[in-house]
Amino acid sequence: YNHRGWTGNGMLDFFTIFSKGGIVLWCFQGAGVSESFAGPVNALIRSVILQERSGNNSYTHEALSLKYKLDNEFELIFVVGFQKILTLTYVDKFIDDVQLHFRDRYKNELEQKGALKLINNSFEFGDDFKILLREAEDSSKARGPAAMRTFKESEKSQKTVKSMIETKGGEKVKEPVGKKNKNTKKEGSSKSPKPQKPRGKQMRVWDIGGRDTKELDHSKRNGDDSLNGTFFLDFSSKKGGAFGGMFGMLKGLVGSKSLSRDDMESVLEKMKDHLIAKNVAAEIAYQLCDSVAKKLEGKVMGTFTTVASTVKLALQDSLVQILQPKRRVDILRDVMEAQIQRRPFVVTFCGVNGVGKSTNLAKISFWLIENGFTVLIAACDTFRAGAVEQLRTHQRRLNSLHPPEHHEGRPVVQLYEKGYGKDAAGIAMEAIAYARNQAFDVVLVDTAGRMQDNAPLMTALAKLIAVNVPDLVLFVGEALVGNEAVDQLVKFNQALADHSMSDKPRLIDGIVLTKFDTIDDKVGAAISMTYITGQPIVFVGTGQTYNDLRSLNARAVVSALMKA
Ligand SMILES: Nc1nc2c(ncn2[C@@H]2O[C@H](COP(=O)(O)OP(=O)(O)OP(=O)(O)O)[C@@H](O)[C@H]2O)c(=O)[nH]1
Ligand SMILES: [Mg+2]
Repeated sequence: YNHRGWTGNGMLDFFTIFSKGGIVLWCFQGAGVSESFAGPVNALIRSVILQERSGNNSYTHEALSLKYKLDNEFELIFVVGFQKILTLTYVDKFIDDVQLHFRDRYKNELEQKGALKLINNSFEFGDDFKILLREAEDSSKARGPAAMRTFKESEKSQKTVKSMIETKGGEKVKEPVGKKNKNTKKEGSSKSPKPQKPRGKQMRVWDIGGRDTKELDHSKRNGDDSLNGTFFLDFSSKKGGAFGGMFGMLKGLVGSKSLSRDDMESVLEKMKDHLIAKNVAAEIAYQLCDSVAKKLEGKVMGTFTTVASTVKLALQDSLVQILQPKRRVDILRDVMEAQIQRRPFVVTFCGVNGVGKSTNLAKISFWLIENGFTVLIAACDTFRAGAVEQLRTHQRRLNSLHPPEHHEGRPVVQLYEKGYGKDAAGIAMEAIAYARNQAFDVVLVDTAGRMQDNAPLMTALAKLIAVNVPDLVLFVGEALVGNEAVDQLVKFNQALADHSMSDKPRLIDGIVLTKFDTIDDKVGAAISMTYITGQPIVFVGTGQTYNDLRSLNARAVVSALMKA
């Protein structure tokens, strides 16, 4: 009695079931097998399957033997891998059994064509597989008459199939069963009994594309890969027997088909939810996806591209486009130009309460001072208790960082304040006049926070801006903001337009995005704010010290947005 130490599943290195589009529906990795089998499987796909070398159903890759089986009805590929030195007599029959069983069990799911439908299904096949494997191994151990054994085994397996289908109910198998199956690359979240798993199912995809090799990476456990450079193909493009050859599907693919809205719908829906999860305002996520769809409708996709990857690329392009400044914003240069005209460069900060207007105004003061300019801070928040003192504290600190002794005895930053309760627009005007007189390079106007729905306060702000015509109107908004971003910006701009005294009203012409340090990768507010205003994010606040001021890295933001 010698089983060479194996415990029932020790003979196979792996077993994987994937669609001809490359979506991995299910896979199994043998106990103690640590090598990724992405390499061998991708090699099999490249050198056998894609080239229609389907003569005998086996393939060797280094020390591995691979056997595969095609299911042309459901467009599935079953691949098993084991060490070449092992002669596993049961493998051929085993593949057949697994194929039949898998088809039987997931008939309903497999009949719904379309890559996304496949992805959204959870194929909890582990327990069934183990039973089949044990039976196959047992039958090979007991070297009885082959015919008899096969018959007996198949009867047995049929029984198991039935009992399992009954208990689990045949259709959508989403409940957390089969968790003993430690060898499949499972997800923590699949333990959750909730039916909807937001990023629960780990999608694995083989490199069917054949161009750049995206291999299966087992170290990655971050759930939903569908937005993450994967390939999957849409079967909806298949029309009857229009494709020649057994693997016509893989080669022709969507190559000659132009995209319709229907093709993209499910992908777009997924993208939209993804963007919303990244804190992009829902309305904007919707509009973005809509415009991507419009951009792609009717487009003929290249060979080996997929709906998902096409949509993803288009979306990525749009996001970069949105974040790319349409207008040059170079404050230092503008300040120098104003210097030449012997006038101060005036910046007004506005925004709702507590978003970081005063703090970031102080950081920008520091940055200007470091660049050799002098700053006058106009304390035009005459409303909130402590607002003036807060600015005075900053002014003191900044002057101690850059003592007057180092600047020809002149303080680099000064505060212009008239206490509380007075008219902010008037104070701003006096401050600008004072700055002109005293040859300050820049005036930074702090204003009181106000909710966008507070009409009197919004009017007062619009008046301040209309009367003083600052060079730059900066809207300060928190990166934490979600749907609210749209309402804030629309109403601030509306107020400025309504109370403008010119036919070319001064609107918000730049954004300070604050508290960027507190949002992880939920960077969606950057998109919402630039999308709605068409104006650039001029500064990003990343903390509470004077140094925590950055410019926006559009590429990094987009990659954070696309990241699963
Ligand atoms: N983590 C972090 N905190 C910030 C940032 N910017 C501002 N804050 C904090 O946000 C809080 C509010 O900042 P203020 O500058 O007083 O905000 P405000 O918009 O002037 O507030 P009001 O004048 O009352 O409307 C303070 O505790 C700041 O330290 C930032 O970029 N990151
Ligand atoms: Mg303030």
